[in-house]
Amino acid sequence: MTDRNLISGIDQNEFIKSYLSKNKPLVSRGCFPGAEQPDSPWNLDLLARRFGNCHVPVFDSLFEMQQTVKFSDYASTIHDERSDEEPVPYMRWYARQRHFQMIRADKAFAEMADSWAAPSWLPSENYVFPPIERNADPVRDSFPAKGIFVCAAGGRTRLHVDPWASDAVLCQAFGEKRFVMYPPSAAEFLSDGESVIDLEHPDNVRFPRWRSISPTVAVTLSPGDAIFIPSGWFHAAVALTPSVSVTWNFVHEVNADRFAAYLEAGGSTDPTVRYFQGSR
Ligand SMILES: O=C(O)CCC(=O)C(=O)O
Ligand SMILES: [Fe+2]
Repeated sequence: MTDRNLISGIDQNEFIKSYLSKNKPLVSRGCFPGAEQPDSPWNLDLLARRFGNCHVPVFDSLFEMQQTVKFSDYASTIHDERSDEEPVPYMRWYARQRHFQMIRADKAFAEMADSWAAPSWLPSENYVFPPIERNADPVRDSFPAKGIFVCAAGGRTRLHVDPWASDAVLCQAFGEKRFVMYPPSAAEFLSDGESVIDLEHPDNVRFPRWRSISPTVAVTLSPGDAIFIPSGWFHAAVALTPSVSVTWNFVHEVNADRFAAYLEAGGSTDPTVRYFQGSR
């Protein structure tokens, strides 16, 4: 899949049949109305002004939280010059997804609810994680790893596979982001069982065959684009400009067996699983 091979205008049934149940990625345009407008509320400066007093968590290039800072302070560093060695701090502002979670983006999501829409191809029924039978709406409902991600150019998420045997959607709200994806079958090239290769600093001794495969998806996401990341797919992202994305994870009923196997294998003790299942 390349930049010139984007899908638009598919409906929920088609998405479920051809992508969700086949574990196949999808990149689509025009899913996030108004995002490309300069006065969009997702414009980073406007967003940082609106929520400037909120404390937000800042991460490294994976899921290690480094510190919490005021959004306005974080945003004021977005255009700073950086050396190549230093990782660009990455703001991952998650809505509530566990019982014990001090910092939450829920109020910001509530305020932004009229300013975006989930892709129309996304199912509105029959989710198993979170358990929602009808009228599911990622704009207003709680979802695992539902977050507003902000970073400067160069901010990135290293190659990884998402947790909970879940699928994910990421919508680009502001700026440009390069996204690559490899199928689960590429695991033998990209992972040694303990860690996954860092594509920007590849360890050729540990992962000697990684160059023998190419990513299935390599796209630049622009405002309004959405990408569907199926379960088990390796993916990495790097912002080409200051960037704002909105993302969340889920498991739909068509993949209920896969989720059940994950729970069976120990997943039921995960704090996010417990939170959404209503147990402590
Ligand atoms: O930085 C990104 O856009 C990718 C985020 C991602 O894949 C994740 O948080 O699991
Ligand atoms: Fe991810």
